[in-house]
Amino acid sequence: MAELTNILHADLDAFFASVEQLDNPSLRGKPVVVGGSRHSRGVVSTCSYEARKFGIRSAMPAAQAYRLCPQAVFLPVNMPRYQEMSRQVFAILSRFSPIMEVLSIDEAFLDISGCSRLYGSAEEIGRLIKEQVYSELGLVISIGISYNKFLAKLASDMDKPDSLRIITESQAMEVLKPLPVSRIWGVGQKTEESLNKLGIKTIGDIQALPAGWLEARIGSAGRLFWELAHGIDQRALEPEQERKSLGREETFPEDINDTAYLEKLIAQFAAELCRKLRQAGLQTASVTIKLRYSDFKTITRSKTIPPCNSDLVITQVAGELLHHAYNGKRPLRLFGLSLGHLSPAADLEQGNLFEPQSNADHKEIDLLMDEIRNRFGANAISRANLLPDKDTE
Ligand code: TTP
Ligand code: MG
Repeated sequence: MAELTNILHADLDAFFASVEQLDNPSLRGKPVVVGGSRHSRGVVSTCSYEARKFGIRSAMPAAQAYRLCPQAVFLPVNMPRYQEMSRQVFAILSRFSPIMEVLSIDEAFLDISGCSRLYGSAEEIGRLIKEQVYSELGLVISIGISYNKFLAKLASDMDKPDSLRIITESQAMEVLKPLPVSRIWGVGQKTEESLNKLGIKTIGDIQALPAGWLEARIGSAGRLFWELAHGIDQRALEPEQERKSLGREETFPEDINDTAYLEKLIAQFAAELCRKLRQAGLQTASVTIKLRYSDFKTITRSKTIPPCNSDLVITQVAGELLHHAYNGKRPLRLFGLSLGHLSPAADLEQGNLFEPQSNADHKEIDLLMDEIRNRFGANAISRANLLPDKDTE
């Protein structure tokens, strides 16, 4: 009986940098750094594998990256382009299974339990996905396959770039054993230091401990780490429709305190998120904004609303939250908007308590705009409050 390998994790290689190399063939084979101009205080979003040979990494100050590799090509982040590619990659992935959990702009889990009769073995599915992403989009995607999320994600990262790696249940303990504890999901720098102080450096060190030992010393996370170290991970995939919230956030290249810009961002995020809600047949009953100041202090403000999925209502509620929470003085490094308490949009016909007269009109406009975007692309139509100011163009 073949071992279970039903969870697939896919993650694009050097995503933003690969898109830049795809769009500009003269950059291929060269060190390319995306994010933060070389003289700015910004940080590197990512860099091509050619640049990684010089020690450049994501989140490193751009000035440091420049010192490591002055001949690298430094490019600004072109998010709309990456989002468009991301959407196309996820469209390919979703051909293989309806159960997909998108983790970030370039990675997703697929539950491939049901598709082997259609496509062959798990390995064959991995190979087909890699082929289709490369031949249709020109991007290289790494794939990891296993029997749970933790190991599938670990597998996709093990032989990057261009990897296709499978970890079966009988291999898991051996594969995990030599890895540093930082490879365990949830072990950040601080936890790693605490574990090191207990004499635990590798996952194998945890494997050698009795189950309750870590829990007794570091609490309930100890139990989780012990299980993960043994290749045990019970978490189910969370496909988008079942998610409890949906959000968008942006880290600014430079700190800002421009409320007019934040209002535009709110309108843009609200339009994107509500479109997703409508496509999934969902509505939201809570709006949350997130503000992160330049010193990393982060606050959130939420409001519960009657269920809806209208761009205008969400824009208005988030705008009010912003004006209560922010006086336009303290510099911000990040702004986020998320919609929670999602539920099927069954009772939308009852109207909307915020704008009873115009709700039907808004709904029709929103649906019409969705149809235009579905046919002609995300940028084909926009509400007037999202259009760039004339004097800034
Ligand atoms: P990653 O998948 O972590 O990185 P990557 O795709 O560039 O490289 P690889 O997977 O081959 O190791 O992140 C995906 C994109 O997210 C990345 O291309 C840029 C962006 N990103 C940031 O903007 N800042 C960050 O700190 C990280 C880690 C990623
Ligand atoms: Mg990636």
